[in-house]
Amino acid sequence: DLGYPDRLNCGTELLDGTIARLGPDRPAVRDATGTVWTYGQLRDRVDAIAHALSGRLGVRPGNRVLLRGPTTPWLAACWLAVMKAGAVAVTVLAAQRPHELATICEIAQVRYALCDARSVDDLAEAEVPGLRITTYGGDAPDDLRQLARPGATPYPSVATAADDVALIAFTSGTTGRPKGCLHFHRDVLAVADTFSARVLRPSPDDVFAGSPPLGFTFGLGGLVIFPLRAGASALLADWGGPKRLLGDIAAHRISVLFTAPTAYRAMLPELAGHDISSLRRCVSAGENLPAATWQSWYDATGLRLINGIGATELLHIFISAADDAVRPGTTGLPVPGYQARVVDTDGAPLPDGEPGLLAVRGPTGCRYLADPRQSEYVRNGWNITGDTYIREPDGYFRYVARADDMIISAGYNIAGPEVEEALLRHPDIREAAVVGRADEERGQVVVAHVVLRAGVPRRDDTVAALRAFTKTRIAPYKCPREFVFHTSLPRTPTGKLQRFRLREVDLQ
Ligand code: 3SK
Repeated sequence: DLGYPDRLNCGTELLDGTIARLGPDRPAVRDATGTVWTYGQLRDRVDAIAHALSGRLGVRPGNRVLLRGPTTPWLAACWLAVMKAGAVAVTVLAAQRPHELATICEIAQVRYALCDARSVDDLAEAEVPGLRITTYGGDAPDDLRQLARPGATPYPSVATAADDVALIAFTSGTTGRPKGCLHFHRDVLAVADTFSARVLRPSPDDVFAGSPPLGFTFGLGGLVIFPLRAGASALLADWGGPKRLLGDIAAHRISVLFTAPTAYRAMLPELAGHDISSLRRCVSAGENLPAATWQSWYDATGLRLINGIGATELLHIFISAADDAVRPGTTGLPVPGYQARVVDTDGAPLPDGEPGLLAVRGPTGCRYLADPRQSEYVRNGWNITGDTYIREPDGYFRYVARADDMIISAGYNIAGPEVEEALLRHPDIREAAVVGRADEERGQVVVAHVVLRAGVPRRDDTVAALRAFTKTRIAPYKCPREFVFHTSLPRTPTGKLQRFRLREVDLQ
């Protein structure tokens, strides 16, 4: 029990609560051009937007408000204003296309949208019936920049219940209709008061940055909720590639970084010439972190990556470890406040060392919006995340694969990530994804999809060399039978590998 009162508004807690503790003058958010808003300035902007929402725009508590745009201080301010107005933020990705936006608006019954003026065309093209779109950051007379001029009277936040819905986060899923996950006001604070406060332990002097967009709860937590709860500041800027991120780290003295294993791998060859001495915490989530990537980052920087597994259904990270508690190759321990175990398909706990389904429970959990898949995800109060894990005898959780990504070849169970891990140890390989291809004789055969490092040519003997290399690291039955070379691997807008698309490549 995190001891929250029955009436709780997470926007008020994150802004006014932090100002009450630390004053209004500390930096809160900044953009890539160097513009900084202090906590006081951010609150004035948020209050002005909240006045516009509940005044001129007619938004009422409980109304769903779509938020769409690149990662900027304005987007964070709009999210906080929706919270303070007691409305429900429906966060989407700037990369989502009109038909995806239309589906989300239909599922979540969205009637209002706050949209960056630069991203409004796709939303208009979605032709959502009855949707009132208001832009921000533009020059139109009815743009929020005009409607919400800071300096007006403070906004009296709506006294929401701790259990009122604050946001609906959509999981893109790799296939199928998107699912909206409902999260309460208390959930927003709970992820800050568990993973952030207990594992990350930020201080008000920290400066956060990272690549995940705010439409992905990994980014919303890491770049808005956690820094504000700690009284720290955040750089709010879109992902512009590894060099840009490294440049931002140096320019803004970033100390806490949130990104995915792919981005850590992409930054490695670019480290030279960039001052990253300000970094003290590097969080890796969104995908499995191979031990090879952990080691390379440690060797190059001396920093111990903080691995974590999170899910949109649980809002943020629920297994992780930092500092001396890090065990490379594992995800870590349940975050204080959460419990985790490994179960069989009937939900019965399995002994340590045996692979099975990861089951989690804690202060946050899955509540799908009107979706029958709820009863698959939550069984007997445990969230079944769809990942296969092993719990080690010392209590650490080791990732095996997504449950539906296990390859069964000639009777052997093969975890794609283990083969990927072996491939990533090869100096010529930048990215690897391993999937099964249907095969009459063996059921499935192991196929490796790889991206070679920049400047490494593909030669006649490349496949033979890669095959020989993997055989030195893993049992021969796990080694890829086929190799497919790519310049990049297909990913969702949140950066997750789309293995189903690689399986389709094989069928062609
Ligand atoms: O989906 C994920 O991988 C994730 C990771 C960290 C935090 C939040 C999420 C949704």
